[in-house]
Amino acid sequence: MKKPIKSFRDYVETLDRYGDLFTVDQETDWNLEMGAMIRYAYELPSPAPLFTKVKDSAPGFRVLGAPVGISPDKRHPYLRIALSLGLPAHSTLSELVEEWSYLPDAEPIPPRVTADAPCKANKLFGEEIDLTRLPVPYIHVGDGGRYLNTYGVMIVRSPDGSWVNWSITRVMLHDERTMAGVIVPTQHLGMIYEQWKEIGQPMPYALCLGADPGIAMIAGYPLPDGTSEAELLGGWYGEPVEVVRCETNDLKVPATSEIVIEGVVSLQETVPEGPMGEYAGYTWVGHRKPVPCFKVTAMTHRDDPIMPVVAAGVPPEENHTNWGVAIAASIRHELRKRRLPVTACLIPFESAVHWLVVTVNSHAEEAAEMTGDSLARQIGEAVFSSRGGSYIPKVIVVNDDIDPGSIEQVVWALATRSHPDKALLFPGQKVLPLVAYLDAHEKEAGTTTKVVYNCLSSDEWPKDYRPLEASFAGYPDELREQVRERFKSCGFTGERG
Ligand SMILES: Cc1cc2nc3c(=O)[nH]c(=O)nc-3n(C[C@H](O)[C@H](O)[C@H](O)COP(=O)(O)O)c2cc1C
Ligand SMILES: [Mn+2]
Repeated sequence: MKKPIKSFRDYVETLDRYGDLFTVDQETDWNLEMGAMIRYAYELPSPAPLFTKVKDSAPGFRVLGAPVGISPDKRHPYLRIALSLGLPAHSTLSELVEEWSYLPDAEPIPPRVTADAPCKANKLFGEEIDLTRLPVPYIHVGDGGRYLNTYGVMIVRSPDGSWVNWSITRVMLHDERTMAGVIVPTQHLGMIYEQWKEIGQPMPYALCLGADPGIAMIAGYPLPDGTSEAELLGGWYGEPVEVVRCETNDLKVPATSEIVIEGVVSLQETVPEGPMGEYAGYTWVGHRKPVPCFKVTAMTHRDDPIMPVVAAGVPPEENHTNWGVAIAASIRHELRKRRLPVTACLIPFESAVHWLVVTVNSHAEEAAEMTGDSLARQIGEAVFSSRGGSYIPKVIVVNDDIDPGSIEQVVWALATRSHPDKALLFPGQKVLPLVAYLDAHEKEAGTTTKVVYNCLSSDEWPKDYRPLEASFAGYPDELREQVRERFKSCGFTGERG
């Protein structure tokens, strides 16, 4: 049973109830200090910091850092992901991916339009707006500017109104009333922008900072072209999402959004953008490019609004916990549809969205007819041709004795079960230029060679000469229980049970 948290504010309160929030009441500098604190929060990990006073920003404006970072409480490390999806707090990462993999099957429910909403408590137009008064952080050493949007949801629609898209995409502050936004042509934002270009009209947008946590989760999910994230999320929760009309265009925004910035994206005007620390874990210092100019026509916000801030970089941060989980879930959905004998998909946070682990039941009926090589090849073809798989350069196919949620087990299997000769290369595959190791030519072309590491047991091994795992898990249950008791009586208990 799903229990959606229906506003960003309720989410913040829920984290507090779980002891997964701490308040920073001393003034925090937007210039590096807030970024450093958020990075430290991920890396410790600590509860999520709520900054109540940010230097130079309008009184009352607050920031939630590390909104979906890992929780320090070992009982529920994935608490923030689970709560964001309305799932049980103690869910394992594998359980969360599995549940989220059913999202595309949900029966869409259109959003409910309300006349008034909390996000309309304060309305500002034209010259009344000053984006520099928002608590916009200069996050990483080497960044090219202050990033106003790192976890908010960008809403656009196609000119004919048939497709409304919600997505997370970074936006840099330019000046009081303009922003710089990277528009990737292969993302839905880019496809819709292209349609506005064709009719020669600037693209209306609404940027919602601090939407319901589930909205941010679906905004990072690779869904088929034309899908309405709003309707699908309604279907996932079993009740419509509440939206309200913008002030200066006809887009509809989540009613409880903390801050809504409305405007148009210019077709001609560009502003310089970047670099910014990215999900692969690097800031490409010096990498600056002209990108479309996002002009602001209106801003509405709740009283004492809370803005989410992600300090992207070395895992784990939201690119790994939100986007990585969604990509794995979407691929799991695809492989299930194709009836491959796959038992789980998972992107280990440590891999910074560069590895996908796929576990297979090689004893399953479907697998009986196939060699390990042909099974691994079919998985590679299915993964790389899917939208979610387009972001992933390396796939590890392994038997399901391995828990994909255990990085120790994944590394052990990769090191000991993948024969270099059996790695399957897939040349000429579409790829995001953000994959860290690509050369300049590949980044430009957007294609590269991808790989499947086949860690399935060798087909050539004699049937009577199979390796047995030499670990504690390999002993009889009764003996293990006895050993645990002995250790307990000596005062030793561990996480591995
Ligand atoms: C924290 C975070 C930051 C992201 N930043 C970007 C970004 O700057 N550009 C981008 O194209 N995708 C970014 N993504 C990934 C997209 O949100 C994701 O691919 C999503 O599916 C895109 O929406 P679409 O499916 O409607 O195209 C980010 C995801 C997260 C969770
Ligand atoms: Mn979309």
